[in-house]
Amino acid sequence: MAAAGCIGSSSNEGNQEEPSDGEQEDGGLESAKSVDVDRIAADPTDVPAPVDWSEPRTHELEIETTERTAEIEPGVTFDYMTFGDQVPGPMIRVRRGDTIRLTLTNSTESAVVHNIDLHAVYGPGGGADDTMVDPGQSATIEFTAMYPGVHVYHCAVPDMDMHISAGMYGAILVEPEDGLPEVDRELYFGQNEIYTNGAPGEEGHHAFDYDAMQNEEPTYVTLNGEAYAFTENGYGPVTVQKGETVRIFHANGGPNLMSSWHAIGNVWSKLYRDGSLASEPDRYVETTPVVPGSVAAAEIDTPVPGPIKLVDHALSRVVRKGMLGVIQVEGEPEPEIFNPDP
Ligand SMILES: [Cu+2]
Repeated sequence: MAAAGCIGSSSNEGNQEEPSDGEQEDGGLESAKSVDVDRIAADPTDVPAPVDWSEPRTHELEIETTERTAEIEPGVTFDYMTFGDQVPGPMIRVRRGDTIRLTLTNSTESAVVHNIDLHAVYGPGGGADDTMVDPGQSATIEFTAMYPGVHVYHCAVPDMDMHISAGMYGAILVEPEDGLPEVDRELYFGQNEIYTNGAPGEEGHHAFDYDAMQNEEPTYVTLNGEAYAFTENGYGPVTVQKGETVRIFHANGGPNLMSSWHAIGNVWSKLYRDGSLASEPDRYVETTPVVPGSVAAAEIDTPVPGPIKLVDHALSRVVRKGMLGVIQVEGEPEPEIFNPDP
């Protein structure tokens, strides 16, 4: 398990089935399924390049909705729903005033209908009403990005809470006309909670649990859809070099839990609260709420080497439910700023 410890609860309330002959004996979960994709967690460094144009443009975008089995953590499989086979879905980046022609295609392998509601859209359902696509179907909408900010997009079918929990959310960044200040690196993460019929860390296939969702009692709270993905126990930390300024976009898909977003061993030196890019950022904020259905943007400075841990400071979600990612700052020590052995 991860450095933070993933302490699987021994209780498995509501799901104690009598193990029948030949079934898994430890808790009644089905055996882990074979996976459709090796990795569901989006690469945090996969951020579109900053806007470098100064007149309105038209963008042609295509996004596919999919249903894929993958691992929440090793040995724990789950049936995800995604935009583009990843959680969160691909980040969209445009300039205020741009026109976006967006085609949503639902994979032929899907079982149910999906759509997309973008919080950057003036229009019915943020586009959801006109992008409802059955398996194998496509729909196209065109919209103008009228206001700046970094916003969530998500599936918004009637079962939307379940679809978002299963992974269907992402971010669209609408840069102000004058752009954003230059930084050395940009990273993109998403937080969502997953409600299953198992306990954290319990091996096997975790089915979706609607009662747990209605009670807002998730099994996992994940960064990019997987438990502890960006730690030594997952794909490893994201590395940056000492002295770099790093801008982080943190999308909270929810569907239900507010994030108390914090960087352990650091501070949000600039915070674009609620993803608002129309006003000056707040300075040196320790922990900030990121409500479901919003994206925060913040910058960190990296004056000393070592790990910076991205967490939701509701810490049981970190210690027990998976909500941890690490940025590893590489470089020589700076004892005048931090001296571990004076
Ligand atoms: Cu959906």
